Amino acid sequence: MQTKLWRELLTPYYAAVDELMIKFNHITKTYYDSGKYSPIELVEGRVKKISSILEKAQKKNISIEEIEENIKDIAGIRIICQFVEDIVSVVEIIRNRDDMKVLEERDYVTHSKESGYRSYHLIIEYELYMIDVPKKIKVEIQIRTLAMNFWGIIEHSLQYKYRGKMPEHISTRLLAAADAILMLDKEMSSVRDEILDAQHYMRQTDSIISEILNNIQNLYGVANKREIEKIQDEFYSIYEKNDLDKLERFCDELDVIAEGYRAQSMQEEM
Ligand code: 0O2
Repeated sequence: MQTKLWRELLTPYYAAVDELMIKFNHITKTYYDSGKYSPIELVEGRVKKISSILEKAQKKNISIEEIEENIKDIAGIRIICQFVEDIVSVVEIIRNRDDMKVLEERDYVTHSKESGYRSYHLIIEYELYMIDVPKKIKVEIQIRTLAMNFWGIIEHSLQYKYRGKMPEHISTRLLAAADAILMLDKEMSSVRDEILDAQHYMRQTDSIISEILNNIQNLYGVANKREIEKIQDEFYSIYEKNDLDKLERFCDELDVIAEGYRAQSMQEEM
């Protein structure tokens, strides 16, 4: 196929990957903005290289004309989660969306591949508008934990290096590493609540601190310097105690002070 035709073929796939990455990142942001834990930790996307498309087509005996129909992972999204439980939540989110139609599901999380590979795969159909005509694009979504991803990346590079002729001692070690990854994910799941509590605490602390600092900064325009210094000293002494309740109370008090100054400056302007 000529370069120009490849570009025509691949352009919608690039657009689909861009749109889907925005959508999944938006889901994560929505969770964070509402102070909730997000089952999505990280989103990656790629369009398969022409050489890899040709290699796969050759391996599966697919003609150039059949590529779009039969190679389902030209566009690929990878969603990385912290815990195995999150994979189920992400699959549920995708199943419930109207803009992504699930065509196929492969659960390599419960039934790992012979290599030891674990991940949850969905093939979805995504409707894309290039200018005015809708086009249905197949996209492969791989959902896996951080640990599964680590293993997958390492194993993939070794597969690439040995091109299907992986020495047995290496595949044996990779299988042992896959077992260790399985154990790691189980261990992490067993302390999931503890980890989630800690992360929630950190997120809340971060958001209160940024609200306090924002209020202090705004006071610079309206309050006198001595009072601001006093407020700052008080903030530092509460901050050092690492006590979320005290920080919250301080933040509320500061809100009242800031509101008072705002009302005062509005009266002065009138
Ligand atoms: P790349 O370079 O990542 O794009 P089939 O089951 O053969 O009909 P297919 O497409 O091979 O069809 O489906 P499968 O098995 O679900 O694999 C799709 C993708 O999952 C692969 O794409 C890999 O990205 C990943 N994958 C599957 N098996 C393994 C594995 O054993 N190790 C690793 N590291 N990744 C795996 P590509 O096109 O093979 O590669």
